[in-house]
Amino acid sequence: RNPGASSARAGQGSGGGPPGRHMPSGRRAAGAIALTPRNSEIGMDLQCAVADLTPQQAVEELARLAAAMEAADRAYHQDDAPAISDADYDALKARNAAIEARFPELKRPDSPSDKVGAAPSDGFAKVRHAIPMLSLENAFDAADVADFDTRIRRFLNLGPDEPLAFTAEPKIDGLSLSLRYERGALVQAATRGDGETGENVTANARTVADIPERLDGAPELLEVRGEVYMSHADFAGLNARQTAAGARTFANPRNAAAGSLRQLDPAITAARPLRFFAYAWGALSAPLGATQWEAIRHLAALGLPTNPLMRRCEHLAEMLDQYRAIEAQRATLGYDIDGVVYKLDRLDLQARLGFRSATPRWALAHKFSAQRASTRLIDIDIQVGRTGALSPVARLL
Ligand code: 9MJ
Repeated sequence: RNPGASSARAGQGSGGGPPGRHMPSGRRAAGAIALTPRNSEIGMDLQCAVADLTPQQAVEELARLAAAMEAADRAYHQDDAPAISDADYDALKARNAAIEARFPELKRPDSPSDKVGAAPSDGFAKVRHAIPMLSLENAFDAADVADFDTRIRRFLNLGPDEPLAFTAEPKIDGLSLSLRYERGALVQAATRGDGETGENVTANARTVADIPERLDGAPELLEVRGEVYMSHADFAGLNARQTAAGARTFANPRNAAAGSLRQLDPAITAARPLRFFAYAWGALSAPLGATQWEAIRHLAALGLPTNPLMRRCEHLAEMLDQYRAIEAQRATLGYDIDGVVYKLDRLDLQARLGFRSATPRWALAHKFSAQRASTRLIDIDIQVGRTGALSPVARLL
Protein backbone atom coordinates (compact mmCIF):
# COMPACT_ATOMS: atom_id res chain seq x y z
CA ARG A 1 0.00 0.00 0.00
CA ASN A 2 1.17 3.45 -0.81
CA PRO A 3 0.57 6.29 1.65
CA GLY A 4 1.64 8.60 -1.16
CA ALA A 5 -1.65 7.89 -2.89
CA SER A 6 -3.95 10.85 -3.21
CA SER A 7 -6.65 11.11 -0.60
CA ALA A 8 -9.05 12.27 -3.32
CA ARG A 9 -10.71 9.02 -4.29
CA ALA A 10 -13.13 7.58 -6.71
CA GLY A 11 -16.15 5.76 -5.37
CA GLN A 12 -19.02 6.87 -3.22
CA GLY A 13 -18.07 5.58 0.20
CA SER A 14 -19.86 2.55 1.55
CA GLY A 15 -21.59 0.69 -1.24
CA GLY A 16 -19.63 2.57 -3.91
CA GLY A 17 -17.36 1.15 -6.57
CA PRO A 18 -13.77 0.11 -5.93
CA PRO A 19 -11.84 3.36 -5.79
CA GLY A 20 -8.13 3.79 -6.21
CA ARG A 21 -5.33 6.08 -7.13
CA HIS A 22 -6.19 5.89 -10.79
CA MET A 23 -9.77 5.69 -11.89
CA PRO A 24 -11.38 2.28 -12.47
CA SER A 25 -12.82 3.63 -15.69
CA GLY A 26 -15.14 0.67 -16.17
CA ARG A 27 -17.11 2.06 -13.24
CA ARG A 28 -16.90 5.79 -13.68
CA ALA A 29 -15.79 8.10 -16.47
CA ALA A 30 -12.05 8.78 -16.41
CA GLY A 31 -11.24 12.01 -14.66
CA ALA A 32 -14.11 11.89 -12.16
CA ILE A 33 -13.39 12.09 -8.43
CA ALA A 34 -15.94 11.88 -5.63
CA LEU A 35 -15.62 14.86 -3.31
CA THR A 36 -16.94 13.13 -0.22
CA PRO A 37 -15.10 14.06 2.99
CA ARG A 38 -12.38 11.64 3.98
CA ASN A 39 -13.64 10.55 7.37
CA SER A 40 -17.09 9.67 6.10
CA GLU A 41 -15.49 7.65 3.31
CA ILE A 42 -13.66 5.54 5.86
CA GLY A 43 -16.95 5.32 7.74
CA MET A 44 -15.69 6.58 11.09
CA ASP A 45 -14.52 9.68 12.85
CA LEU A 46 -10.78 9.60 13.53
CA GLN A 47 -10.67 13.04 15.11
CA CYS A 48 -11.05 12.19 18.82
CA ALA A 49 -7.52 12.21 20.29
CA VAL A 50 -6.33 8.79 21.42
CA ALA A 51 -5.34 10.36 24.76
CA ASP A 52 -9.01 11.34 25.36
CA LEU A 53 -10.55 7.92 24.68
CA THR A 54 -12.19 6.06 27.56
CA PRO A 55 -11.52 2.29 27.72
CA GLN A 56 -15.10 1.66 26.51
CA GLN A 57 -14.63 3.99 23.54
CA ALA A 58 -11.29 2.31 22.80
CA VAL A 59 -12.90 -1.16 22.72
CA GLU A 60 -15.57 0.10 20.33
CA GLU A 61 -13.10 1.87 18.09
CA LEU A 62 -10.70 -1.09 17.95
CA ALA A 63 -13.64 -3.24 16.82
CA ARG A 64 -14.63 -0.72 14.14
CA LEU A 65 -11.02 -0.39 12.97
CA ALA A 66 -10.59 -4.19 12.77
CA ALA A 67 -13.77 -4.48 10.67
CA ALA A 68 -12.83 -1.56 8.40
CA MET A 69 -9.31 -2.90 7.82
CA GLU A 70 -10.56 -6.41 7.17
CA ALA A 71 -12.99 -5.12 4.54
CA ALA A 72 -10.22 -3.01 2.99
CA ASP A 73 -7.82 -5.99 2.98
CA ARG A 74 -10.38 -8.19 1.26
CA ALA A 75 -11.05 -5.60 -1.44
CA TYR A 76 -7.34 -4.98 -1.99
CA HIS A 77 -5.85 -8.47 -1.77
CA GLN A 78 -8.69 -10.77 -2.83
CA ASP A 79 -10.71 -8.65 -5.23
CA ASP A 80 -7.77 -6.61 -6.61
CA ALA A 81 -10.06 -3.59 -6.33
CA PRO A 82 -9.07 -1.22 -3.48
CA ALA A 83 -11.96 0.22 -1.46
CA ILE A 84 -10.03 3.01 0.27
CA SER A 85 -6.86 4.90 -0.63
CA ASP A 86 -3.49 3.73 0.64
CA ALA A 87 -3.12 6.93 2.69
CA ASP A 88 -6.49 6.28 4.38
CA TYR A 89 -5.49 2.68 5.05
CA ASP A 90 -2.23 3.82 6.65
CA ALA A 91 -4.22 6.30 8.79
CA LEU A 92 -6.44 3.45 10.07
CA LYS A 93 -3.38 1.31 10.78
CA ALA A 94 -1.58 4.12 12.66
CA ARG A 95 -4.72 4.92 14.68
CA ASN A 96 -5.17 1.25 15.58
CA ALA A 97 -1.52 1.01 16.67
CA ALA A 98 -1.79 4.19 18.77
CA ILE A 99 -4.91 2.91 20.59
CA GLU A 100 -3.24 -0.47 21.18
CA ALA A 101 -0.14 1.29 22.56
CA ARG A 102 -2.28 3.25 25.05
CA PHE A 103 -4.51 0.29 26.00
CA PRO A 104 -2.34 -2.83 25.49
CA GLU A 105 -4.79 -4.93 27.52
CA LEU A 106 -7.56 -4.11 25.00
CA LYS A 107 -5.65 -5.39 21.97
CA ARG A 108 -7.95 -7.77 20.10
CA PRO A 109 -6.94 -11.40 19.47
CA ASP A 110 -7.64 -10.69 15.78
CA SER A 111 -5.76 -7.35 15.84
CA PRO A 112 -5.01 -5.96 12.36
CA SER A 113 -1.47 -5.15 13.66
CA ASP A 114 -0.69 -8.88 13.58
CA LYS A 115 -2.11 -9.51 10.11
CA VAL A 116 -0.54 -9.70 6.68
CA GLY A 117 -2.71 -9.40 3.55
CA ALA A 118 -5.85 -11.50 3.30
CA ALA A 119 -6.72 -15.21 3.23
CA PRO A 120 -6.31 -16.90 -0.16
CA SER A 121 -9.39 -16.83 -2.36
CA ASP A 122 -11.38 -20.00 -3.09
CA GLY A 123 -10.62 -20.15 -6.81
CA PHE A 124 -7.03 -21.33 -6.22
CA ALA A 125 -5.49 -24.32 -4.49
CA LYS A 126 -3.84 -23.28 -1.23
CA VAL A 127 -0.12 -23.42 -0.53
CA ARG A 128 1.19 -23.41 3.03
CA HIS A 129 4.44 -21.43 3.11
CA ALA A 130 7.31 -23.40 4.69
CA ILE A 131 8.53 -20.05 6.05
CA PRO A 132 5.86 -17.35 6.50
CA MET A 133 5.81 -14.47 4.03
CA LEU A 134 5.90 -11.39 6.22
CA SER A 135 5.11 -7.77 5.62
CA LEU A 136 7.31 -4.81 6.57
CA GLU A 137 7.12 -2.28 9.35
CA ASN A 138 6.49 1.22 7.97
CA ALA A 139 8.46 4.39 8.64
CA PHE A 140 7.35 7.83 7.50
CA ASP A 141 10.32 10.09 8.32
CA ALA A 142 14.04 10.17 9.11
CA ALA A 143 13.35 10.04 12.85
CA ASP A 144 11.57 6.67 12.40
CA VAL A 145 14.62 5.38 10.51
CA ALA A 146 17.01 6.64 13.21
CA ASP A 147 14.80 4.90 15.77
CA PHE A 148 15.05 1.64 13.77
CA ASP A 149 18.87 1.90 13.77
CA THR A 150 18.90 2.66 17.53
CA ARG A 151 16.56 -0.23 18.37
CA ILE A 152 18.70 -2.69 16.43
CA ARG A 153 21.90 -1.43 18.07
CA ARG A 154 20.32 -1.73 21.51
CA PHE A 155 19.14 -5.27 20.74
CA LEU A 156 22.62 -6.25 19.52
CA ASN A 157 24.43 -4.35 22.29
CA LEU A 158 26.29 -2.16 19.80
CA GLY A 159 27.37 1.42 20.49
CA PRO A 160 26.26 4.27 18.22
CA ASP A 161 29.60 4.38 16.37
CA GLU A 162 30.16 0.69 15.81
CA PRO A 163 29.85 -0.36 12.16
CA LEU A 164 26.44 -1.69 11.15
CA ALA A 165 25.63 -1.90 7.44
CA PHE A 166 22.20 -1.99 5.79
CA THR A 167 21.01 -2.47 2.25
CA ALA A 168 18.61 0.10 0.77
CA GLU A 169 16.46 -0.72 -2.26
CA PRO A 170 13.23 0.54 -3.86
CA LYS A 171 10.00 -0.84 -2.44
CA ILE A 172 8.20 -2.15 -5.50
CA ASP A 173 4.43 -1.56 -5.44
CA GLY A 174 3.25 -4.89 -6.82
CA LEU A 175 2.22 -8.29 -5.55
CA SER A 176 4.58 -10.53 -3.61
CA LEU A 177 5.25 -14.00 -4.93
CA SER A 178 7.22 -17.00 -3.67
CA LEU A 179 8.88 -19.23 -6.30
CA ARG A 180 10.01 -22.71 -5.29
CA TYR A 181 12.88 -24.26 -7.23
CA GLU A 182 13.85 -27.90 -6.66
CA ARG A 183 17.10 -29.08 -8.28
CA GLY A 184 16.97 -25.89 -10.36
CA ALA A 185 13.45 -26.43 -11.74
CA LEU A 186 10.53 -24.15 -10.94
CA VAL A 187 7.99 -26.41 -9.22
CA GLN A 188 5.62 -23.99 -7.46
CA ALA A 189 4.63 -20.33 -7.33
CA ALA A 190 2.45 -18.97 -4.54
CA THR A 191 1.05 -15.56 -3.63
CA ARG A 192 1.56 -14.29 -0.09
CA GLY A 193 -2.11 -14.65 0.94
CA ASP A 194 -2.31 -14.10 4.70
CA GLY A 195 1.42 -14.79 5.08
CA GLU A 196 0.90 -18.40 6.25
CA THR A 197 -1.12 -19.70 3.32
CA GLY A 198 -1.08 -18.36 -0.23
CA GLU A 199 -2.65 -19.20 -3.57
CA ASN A 200 -1.09 -21.67 -5.98
CA VAL A 201 -0.48 -19.65 -9.16
CA THR A 202 2.25 -21.89 -10.63
CA ALA A 203 0.74 -22.20 -14.12
CA ASN A 204 0.35 -18.41 -14.28
CA ALA A 205 3.88 -17.66 -13.03
CA ARG A 206 5.30 -19.93 -15.75
CA THR A 207 3.96 -17.47 -18.35
CA VAL A 208 5.96 -14.52 -16.90
CA ALA A 209 9.05 -13.96 -19.04
CA ASP A 210 11.12 -12.56 -16.11
CA ILE A 211 10.60 -15.78 -14.08
CA PRO A 212 13.10 -18.47 -15.17
CA GLU A 213 11.83 -22.04 -15.53
CA ARG A 214 15.34 -23.31 -14.68
CA LEU A 215 18.19 -21.98 -12.57
CA ASP A 216 21.64 -23.45 -13.26
CA GLY A 217 23.82 -24.00 -10.19
CA ALA A 218 21.07 -23.19 -7.67
CA PRO A 219 20.93 -24.90 -4.24
CA GLU A 220 18.90 -28.13 -4.32
CA LEU A 221 16.00 -26.27 -2.68
CA LEU A 222 15.57 -22.55 -3.22
CA GLU A 223 12.50 -20.44 -2.51
CA VAL A 224 12.89 -17.06 -4.16
CA ARG A 225 10.65 -14.24 -3.02
CA GLY A 226 9.97 -11.03 -4.85
CA GLU A 227 7.42 -8.74 -6.43
CA VAL A 228 5.36 -9.14 -9.59
CA TYR A 229 4.62 -5.73 -11.10
CA MET A 230 3.61 -3.99 -14.30
CA SER A 231 5.42 -1.04 -15.91
CA HIS A 232 3.56 2.23 -16.47
CA ALA A 233 3.80 1.85 -20.26
CA ASP A 234 2.50 -1.74 -20.19
CA PHE A 235 -0.31 -0.71 -17.82
CA ALA A 236 -1.43 2.08 -20.18
CA GLY A 237 -1.30 -0.33 -23.14
CA LEU A 238 -3.27 -2.99 -21.28
CA ASN A 239 -5.97 -0.54 -20.22
CA ALA A 240 -6.22 0.79 -23.80
CA ARG A 241 -6.69 -2.78 -25.10
CA GLN A 242 -9.23 -3.52 -22.36
CA THR A 243 -11.20 -0.37 -23.23
CA ALA A 244 -11.17 -1.23 -26.95
CA ALA A 245 -12.47 -4.71 -26.09
CA GLY A 246 -15.17 -3.31 -23.77
CA ALA A 247 -13.52 -5.16 -20.85
CA ARG A 248 -12.77 -4.09 -17.28
CA THR A 249 -9.92 -1.60 -16.92
CA PHE A 250 -7.59 -1.53 -13.91
CA ALA A 251 -7.30 1.11 -11.20
CA ASN A 252 -3.47 1.19 -11.22
CA PRO A 253 -0.47 -0.96 -12.24
CA ARG A 254 -0.51 -2.87 -8.93
CA ASN A 255 -4.13 -3.92 -9.39
CA ALA A 256 -3.42 -4.77 -13.03
CA ALA A 257 -0.49 -6.97 -11.96
CA ALA A 258 -2.47 -8.66 -9.17
CA GLY A 259 -5.56 -9.12 -11.37
CA SER A 260 -3.39 -10.55 -14.15
CA LEU A 261 -1.46 -13.02 -11.99
CA ARG A 262 -4.56 -14.17 -10.08
CA GLN A 263 -6.39 -15.47 -13.15
CA LEU A 264 -7.93 -18.93 -13.22
CA ASP A 265 -6.97 -19.24 -16.91
CA PRO A 266 -3.17 -19.01 -17.42
CA ALA A 267 -3.72 -18.06 -21.08
CA ILE A 268 -5.04 -14.71 -19.82
CA THR A 269 -1.97 -14.20 -17.62
CA ALA A 270 0.25 -15.09 -20.59
CA ALA A 271 -1.24 -12.18 -22.55
CA ARG A 272 -0.49 -9.71 -19.74
CA PRO A 273 2.88 -7.91 -19.57
CA LEU A 274 4.04 -8.93 -16.06
CA ARG A 275 7.55 -8.46 -14.64
CA PHE A 276 9.35 -9.66 -11.55
CA PHE A 277 12.08 -8.48 -9.14
CA ALA A 278 13.63 -10.94 -6.65
CA TYR A 279 14.49 -9.39 -3.25
CA ALA A 280 14.24 -12.13 -0.61
CA TRP A 281 14.09 -15.90 -0.07
CA GLY A 282 12.25 -18.51 1.98
CA ALA A 283 13.30 -22.15 2.51
CA LEU A 284 16.86 -22.97 1.36
CA SER A 285 19.01 -26.11 1.34
CA ALA A 286 22.23 -24.04 1.40
CA PRO A 287 22.90 -20.40 2.33
CA LEU A 288 23.03 -17.85 -0.49
CA GLY A 289 25.70 -15.77 1.24
CA ALA A 290 26.70 -14.24 4.56
CA THR A 291 24.99 -10.93 3.90
CA GLN A 292 21.82 -9.59 2.28
CA TRP A 293 24.00 -7.97 -0.36
CA GLU A 294 25.80 -11.22 -1.24
CA ALA A 295 22.57 -13.22 -1.23
CA ILE A 296 20.89 -10.85 -3.70
CA ARG A 297 24.01 -10.86 -5.91
CA HIS A 298 23.83 -14.66 -5.82
CA LEU A 299 20.17 -14.59 -6.97
CA ALA A 300 21.16 -12.21 -9.79
CA ALA A 301 24.03 -14.52 -10.82
CA LEU A 302 21.52 -17.40 -11.05
CA GLY A 303 19.57 -15.39 -13.63
CA LEU A 304 16.87 -13.80 -11.49
CA PRO A 305 16.02 -10.12 -12.09
CA THR A 306 17.09 -7.95 -9.14
CA ASN A 307 16.68 -4.22 -8.72
CA PRO A 308 19.65 -2.17 -10.00
CA LEU A 309 19.07 0.59 -7.42
CA MET A 310 19.92 -1.54 -4.39
CA ARG A 311 22.92 -0.12 -2.45
CA ARG A 312 24.90 -1.18 0.59
CA CYS A 313 24.97 1.62 3.19
CA GLU A 314 27.56 1.85 5.96
CA HIS A 315 25.49 4.07 8.25
CA LEU A 316 22.24 5.95 8.77
CA ALA A 317 23.27 9.04 6.77
CA GLU A 318 23.99 6.87 3.72
CA MET A 319 20.62 5.13 4.08
CA LEU A 320 18.85 8.51 4.04
CA ASP A 321 20.99 9.63 1.07
CA GLN A 322 19.91 6.54 -0.83
CA TYR A 323 16.27 7.20 0.11
CA ARG A 324 16.54 10.70 -1.40
CA ALA A 325 18.39 9.39 -4.49
CA ILE A 326 15.69 6.77 -5.14
CA GLU A 327 12.89 9.25 -4.46
CA ALA A 328 14.44 11.65 -7.01
CA GLN A 329 14.19 8.90 -9.65
CA ARG A 330 10.68 7.82 -8.70
CA ALA A 331 8.84 9.65 -11.48
CA THR A 332 11.17 8.39 -14.24
CA LEU A 333 11.65 4.73 -13.23
CA GLY A 334 8.69 3.57 -15.35
CA TYR A 335 7.16 1.46 -12.56
CA ASP A 336 5.51 2.23 -9.23
CA ILE A 337 7.54 2.24 -6.04
CA ASP A 338 6.15 3.47 -2.74
CA GLY A 339 9.24 3.76 -0.58
CA VAL A 340 12.70 2.41 0.21
CA VAL A 341 13.31 -0.83 2.10
CA TYR A 342 16.27 -1.04 4.49
CA LYS A 343 17.56 -4.45 5.57
CA LEU A 344 20.27 -5.24 8.06
CA ASP A 345 23.09 -6.56 5.87
CA ARG A 346 24.56 -9.36 8.02
CA LEU A 347 22.33 -12.43 7.90
CA ASP A 348 23.64 -13.79 11.22
CA LEU A 349 22.46 -10.57 12.87
CA GLN A 350 19.08 -10.78 11.04
CA ALA A 351 18.69 -14.25 12.57
CA ARG A 352 19.47 -12.93 16.06
CA LEU A 353 16.89 -10.17 15.72
CA GLY A 354 14.16 -12.46 14.38
CA PHE A 355 10.52 -11.49 13.86
CA ARG A 356 7.53 -9.88 15.52
CA SER A 357 4.11 -11.38 14.76
CA ALA A 358 3.88 -10.04 11.22
CA THR A 359 7.17 -8.24 10.45
CA PRO A 360 10.93 -8.88 10.68
CA ARG A 361 12.80 -6.72 13.24
CA TRP A 362 15.71 -6.30 10.83
CA ALA A 363 13.83 -4.59 7.96
CA LEU A 364 11.97 -1.31 7.54
CA ALA A 365 9.89 0.23 4.71
CA HIS A 366 10.52 3.99 4.59
CA LYS A 367 7.49 5.24 2.69
CA PHE A 368 7.42 8.20 0.32
CA SER A 369 5.06 11.08 0.93
CA ALA A 370 2.31 12.02 -1.49
CA GLN A 371 3.13 12.54 -5.15
CA ARG A 372 1.48 15.73 -6.36
CA ALA A 373 0.05 16.53 -9.77
CA SER A 374 -2.16 19.32 -11.14
CA THR A 375 -5.25 19.13 -13.25
CA ARG A 376 -8.21 21.40 -14.08
CA LEU A 377 -11.74 21.14 -12.69
CA ILE A 378 -14.12 21.12 -15.66
CA ASP A 379 -17.41 20.69 -13.84
CA ILE A 380 -19.07 19.21 -10.76
CA ASP A 381 -21.78 16.60 -11.24
CA ILE A 382 -24.19 15.71 -8.47
CA GLN A 383 -24.78 11.96 -8.38
CA VAL A 384 -27.83 10.51 -6.62
CA GLY A 385 -27.12 7.26 -4.75
CA ARG A 386 -29.49 4.32 -4.16
CA THR A 387 -30.56 5.80 -0.83
CA GLY A 388 -31.03 9.29 -2.25
CA ALA A 389 -27.68 10.53 -0.90
CA LEU A 390 -26.17 13.26 -3.09
CA SER A 391 -22.47 13.01 -3.94
CA PRO A 392 -20.66 15.85 -5.68
CA VAL A 393 -18.27 14.40 -8.27
CA ALA A 394 -15.49 16.44 -9.84
CA ARG A 395 -15.01 16.17 -13.59
CA LEU A 396 -11.34 16.70 -14.24
CA LEU A 397 -9.51 17.52 -17.43
C1 9MJ B 1 9.40 -4.72 -2.03
N1 9MJ B 1 8.08 -4.76 -1.97
O1 9MJ B 1 9.97 -4.15 -2.93
C2 9MJ B 1 10.66 -6.66 0.62
N2 9MJ B 1 10.15 -5.40 -1.02
O2 9MJ B 1 11.58 -8.13 2.31
C3 9MJ B 1 11.50 -5.41 -0.89
N3 9MJ B 1 9.63 -6.18 -0.06
C4 9MJ B 1 10.53 -7.58 1.73
N4 9MJ B 1 11.83 -6.20 0.14
C5 9MJ B 1 11.13 -8.93 3.31
N5 9MJ B 1 12.34 -4.74 -1.68
C6 9MJ B 1 9.76 -8.88 3.33
C7 9MJ B 1 9.39 -8.02 2.32
